[in-house]
Amino acid sequence: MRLKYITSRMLIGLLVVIGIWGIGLSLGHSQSEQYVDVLIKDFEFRSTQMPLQLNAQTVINVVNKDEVRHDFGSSIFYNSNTRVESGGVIAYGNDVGGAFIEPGHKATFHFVIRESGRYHFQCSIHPDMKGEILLISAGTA
Ligand SMILES: [Cu+2]
Repeated sequence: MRLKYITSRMLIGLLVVIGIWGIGLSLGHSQSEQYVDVLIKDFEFRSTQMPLQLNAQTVINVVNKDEVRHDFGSSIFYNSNTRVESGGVIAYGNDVGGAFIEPGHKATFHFVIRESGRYHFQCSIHPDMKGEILLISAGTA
């Protein structure tokens, strides 16, 4: 009986948390993150992205499905405090240029895009590997 009571209270608490989170999402996108997913396979970058906004928290996930080490480098990180997680190592900086990604591993970049435009990314190990990220929406975040 007592256990049941606690459980239902916890459930209500969870629903309240989800409700507040939902209100936060609908009120302002600045609270949520925008994503770019990059898959590296057969020495190619394959990226999928949502329309990106300026000055919003942005996450780039890069997964290396190849059997060799690759690099994801871009000027998109310049002038933004960037947090990089790769191979269990976390680094911070304003001058992050990218990260190396071991076979089967992934790297995650957390940052804010400060200027609109077309941003290229590339692998410094294999200069033929290139891709680009587009800032489709320049709406206020
Ligand atoms: Cu490469």
